[in-house]
Amino acid sequence: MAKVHDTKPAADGFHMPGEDAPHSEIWMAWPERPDNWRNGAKPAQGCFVEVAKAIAGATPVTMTVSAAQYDNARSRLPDNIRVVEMSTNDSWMRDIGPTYVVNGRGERRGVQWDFNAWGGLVDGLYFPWDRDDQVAGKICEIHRDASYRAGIILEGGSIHTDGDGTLFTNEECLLHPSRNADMSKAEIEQALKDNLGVEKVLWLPEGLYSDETNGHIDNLIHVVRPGEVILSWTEDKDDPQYAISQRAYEFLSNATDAKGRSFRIHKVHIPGPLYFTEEEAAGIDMSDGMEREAGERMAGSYANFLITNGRIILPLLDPKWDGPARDVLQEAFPDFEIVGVQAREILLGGGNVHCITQHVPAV
Ligand code: KQY
Repeated sequence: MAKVHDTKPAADGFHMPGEDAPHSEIWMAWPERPDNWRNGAKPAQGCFVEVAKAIAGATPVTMTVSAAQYDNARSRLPDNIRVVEMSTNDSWMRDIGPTYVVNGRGERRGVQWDFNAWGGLVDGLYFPWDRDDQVAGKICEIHRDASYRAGIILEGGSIHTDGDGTLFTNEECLLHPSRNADMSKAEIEQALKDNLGVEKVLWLPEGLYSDETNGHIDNLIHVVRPGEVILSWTEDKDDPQYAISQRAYEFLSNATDAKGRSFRIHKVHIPGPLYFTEEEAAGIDMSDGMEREAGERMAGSYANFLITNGRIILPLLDPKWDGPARDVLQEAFPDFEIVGVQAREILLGGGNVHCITQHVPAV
């Protein structure tokens, strides 16, 4: 078994790098559960294949898949994508995979969070979640990477870092009673510093409107580089997202990062608003945790993109707003190639490209 350290990453000289640092692997998990993905997950599987192909042009991809779906996944994915049989409860690799930390001596280690399906028995989205909870440890073993058990409930989509001492998260998610109800805000902040080697935690108030994860930060903002962020935006005052984006803008405008920089904020207009159609809702099995009714607002966002080795994988969600989103990102990332992937089928499951991918830093 790869070593699991009982010390803390920060104390051992490790920190979480920015997403724009070099990657050696991107992990994804094959979708199949019928109470989250419509029509037996076939449309979502097609979309995951396109995301994997777009990433594979820049970074090697490994797809985990259940035994039942192995043959299907293997035959639908191109040969350059590694397919590994692994049990999961669903397919949100950002949240169930390890968060990697690195040191200055070319070493990396994984951080294993506790996972409770975005809220456990309080307001989680499914039960059980035990297979998902084991995924981070299994990936560290496959890479023969040492790791840490953080000992707190957290999903990778609820944190962003600039790799230079600053962590972005929000109160709506990390202080939600369904996560670490026995910990104070100060204790959670200390756990983030201890496990991710950051110096300053920026607590935005909330996440994107109608996000069933209790407002993951990766749906509201993304980090461009230290001192620069992408922010989901709308000019429609009647949209509940308007006030949320205004509050985030005000917060970021008045904040400084760990190195004392003020922020340059790139506003990216949200798609839609987007809603489940009758046909889409009818294709999803009913279950207790996830609301999937026609007319329900989806948490669509262009901020939910992946940065990997000079390429940005951008979810395409709305012909009206896809072009403007691409333009803002290209201006913010002039040296990056932006590859768009049709992503409504991922959004129907409750997240997007960033949520279904987890990166392993190159060392
Ligand atoms: O946004 C994410 N990081 C995950 C979304 C999970 C949705 C489950 N239906």
